[in-house]
Amino acid sequence: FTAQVAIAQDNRPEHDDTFFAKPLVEHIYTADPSAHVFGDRLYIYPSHDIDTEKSKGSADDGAHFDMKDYHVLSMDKVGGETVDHGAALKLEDIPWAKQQLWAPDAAEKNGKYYLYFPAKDKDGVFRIGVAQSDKPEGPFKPQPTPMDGSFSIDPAVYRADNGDYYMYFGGIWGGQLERWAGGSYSQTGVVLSPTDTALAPKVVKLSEDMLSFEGEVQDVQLLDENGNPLLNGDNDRRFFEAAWLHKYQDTYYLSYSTGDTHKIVYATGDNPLGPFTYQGVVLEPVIGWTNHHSITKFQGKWYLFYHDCRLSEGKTHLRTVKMTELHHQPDGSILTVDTRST
Ligand code: FUB
Repeated sequence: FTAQVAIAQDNRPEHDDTFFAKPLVEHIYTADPSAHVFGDRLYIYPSHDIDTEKSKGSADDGAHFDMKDYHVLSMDKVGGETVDHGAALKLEDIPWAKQQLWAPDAAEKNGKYYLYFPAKDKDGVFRIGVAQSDKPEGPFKPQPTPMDGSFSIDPAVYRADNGDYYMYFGGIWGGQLERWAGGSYSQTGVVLSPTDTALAPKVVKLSEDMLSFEGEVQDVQLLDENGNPLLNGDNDRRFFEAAWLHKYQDTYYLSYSTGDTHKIVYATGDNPLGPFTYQGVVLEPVIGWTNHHSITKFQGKWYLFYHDCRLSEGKTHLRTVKMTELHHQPDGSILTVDTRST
């Protein structure tokens, strides 16, 4: 494939040379990129995809995503060298975790760095852990137990304007959110009908020391254009996994994956805790089943970080992280990115 991407939309700037179809790194497979600017560098916290015995099949419980460590990537400018800082945290060093180091995120507070990550515990239940470091690239030292009250997958941490930190998280199907719908864990979980309100992503405030939840885990309300909750049968718009929050001008954008319809979509609101009203598509389906992203401003421009399975020729558990410039239009709407025509 070529390094240039054909753009479907008329109004995208022509010859946008910051629009890349190039993998950020090719020596390892990476996915689920969470990008942050710390100091004057861009850091990317991805999953590290590998091939194992368990990754041979593909199942609704996600067993084929059998990752065992995290690497941190960084760069000092867009288009510059992407540095792989090596293994920053290993499964074998996390006392409570048994398997499946899924999509992580990171945050900085008072010169300390925190890596948040989901993993299955010894009972096969997804929990969210936290590990600390003095450096953004790690190595990270994990807490001995998962965060109390944590469940499901895909943590994304947002620093609000007042200095409070919030974690958005959750994912249905393999992410187990259905199993917690009754308020506590049940192996079978709830089965919703298409006309039920869809399961919501979760949000919780983090404690001062960034190591635990403070207060209740809340639902993030996602509404349609008439102010009604998105329904479970609305597979093109309802939440599946990969929540991410960014603020553009005075508006909060909650973007997420629709899972089985393979899109990244977004909803907007005037409060970081919601409610959010559905707006449209950020990223059309990519090659591979999963779609997972982050959105960050770096050196004056907005970027979308995403993955696809082009390098592995379509193996869904072997993904590659990429980035492209993201355009907010004058009315605040996001110009949809479509990489399928390349
Ligand atoms: O990488 C494993 C899982 O696949 C992530 O946690 C999901 O968001 C999906 O990308």
